[in-house]
Amino acid sequence: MGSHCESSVKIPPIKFTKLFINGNFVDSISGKTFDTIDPRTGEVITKVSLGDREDVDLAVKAARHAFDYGPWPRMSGSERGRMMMKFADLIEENVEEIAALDAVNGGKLFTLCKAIDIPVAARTLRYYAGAADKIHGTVLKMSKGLQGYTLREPIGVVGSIIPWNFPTTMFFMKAAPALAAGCTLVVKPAEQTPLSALYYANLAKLAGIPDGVLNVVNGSGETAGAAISAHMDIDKVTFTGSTEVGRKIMAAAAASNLKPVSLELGGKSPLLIFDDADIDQAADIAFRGMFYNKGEICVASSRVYVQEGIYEKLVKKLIEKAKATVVGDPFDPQVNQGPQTDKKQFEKILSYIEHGKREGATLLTGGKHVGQKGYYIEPTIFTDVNEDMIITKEEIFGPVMSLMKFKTMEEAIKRANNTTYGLASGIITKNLNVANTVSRSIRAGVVWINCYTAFDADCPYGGYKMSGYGRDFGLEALNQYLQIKSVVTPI
Ligand code: TAP
Repeated sequence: MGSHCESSVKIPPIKFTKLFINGNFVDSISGKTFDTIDPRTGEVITKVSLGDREDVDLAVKAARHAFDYGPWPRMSGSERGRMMMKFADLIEENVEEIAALDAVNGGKLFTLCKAIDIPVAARTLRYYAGAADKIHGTVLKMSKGLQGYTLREPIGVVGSIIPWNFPTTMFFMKAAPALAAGCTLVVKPAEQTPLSALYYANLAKLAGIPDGVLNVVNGSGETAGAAISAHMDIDKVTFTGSTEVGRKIMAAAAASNLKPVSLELGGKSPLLIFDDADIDQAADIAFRGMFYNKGEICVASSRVYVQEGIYEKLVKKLIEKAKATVVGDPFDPQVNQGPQTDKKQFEKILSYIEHGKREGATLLTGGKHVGQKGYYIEPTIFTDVNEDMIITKEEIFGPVMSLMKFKTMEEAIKRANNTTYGLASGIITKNLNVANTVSRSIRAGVVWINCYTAFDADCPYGGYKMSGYGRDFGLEALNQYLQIKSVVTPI
């Protein structure tokens, strides 16, 4: 495990730090701000306006007005699509600057933000822009004397509460289908990563998206987030984050106006590697599946089950990969793993590692923080673990893998399903029968066969069990922002 801390990339001046309400950057009503932190050092990058309930109210008023009276839901789908395409073009023209914002704010690798996160945002907008003029109802086959059809109408004002691990992807996986449907939005980014969301708000304005359609209120979850989930004038909430907060959001929705909620919550996803797997390919997939984005990814393959015939060889390969990982400044192109997003997360991960040791798991590699400042942690692998241990049960959301051995496919399926979560899973095998049987037996929203974290705008993702419900991406996500109205007349 190396560490590397030199970078030649200059962090651009931060242009947008206020709330974005009704097409304008404004101070919060209280005038309060909060510090947004650089996880490389723990130092302040800049101050950002701190939105509270009153600011959420203002943003909801703007979104409500834009929905009830404004042009956005009323214009043709192709016109909405045209503006969304323009929005995508503007993102592509500013990739470097936006990538730097997510890297400095979230400790994410600059090169990956530039190559993946930001271009994918543009692709996601284009995917849904292309769907905006294809939102059809159906003609109903009714009994004698009646004729009818359905209309699919935008659901209304959407509250979007998003986490910090993929600030850009999360923003657009919610906003793009909602915009295509004709909805208006109030977005609350995570406190840790407010910067790119404000940048996107400005680009939306430049793209011609009318005032009030896309509002961004930065603030704390307990005040601004809670105000969104309890708001009587918000018609739907979409959330990604922890199971604990997901519960609170559902309860607030139930106690207010019964708004529908979609929840993409945590995971403890299993990856099953069978004896016939190519060892190098399997090690690559397992390593990237777990340590991508420093393990701060809800679908992380944090439980890796390896069939006994190849277990020892695979362990060796994974240790080699962990030791070869360069942990350091996410702006340095030689670095493979940046800092954890914030101090709280950093400390939480280290305490899970200590817990694993106390529970009797064997620490194969890693386990320590790196450097004197910033929130860096070594890629960490535990073995001699089982499904009863805390480190194998709970979502750690950091670079910590639990590695386990299995004998038969039936045993692997049973153990893979032995979790309260059901977000993602993976299988590595050349045997089609095994791949088919396992993929139908695992209770999770996605099964990756001989790959992992293979996302696409056309492919829906979401949870079974306590990983939530509803889907992001794909046309399924678009449906979540639409209502069905039946129109019936006698003939
Ligand atoms: P959460 O607390 O779930 O944060 C997600 C979002 O919800 C943030 O915008 C947060 O606001 C907001 N929020 C917090 N309390 C709220 C409330 N009462 N009502 C409405 N919104 C609220 O996640 P976290 O504390 O950042 O991380 C804790 C753990 O959650 C992690 O360790 C990880 O296990 C899990 N997590 C999962 C995911 C995914 S993708 N499944 C993503 C992030 C975290 P603020 O944080 O700005 O206050």
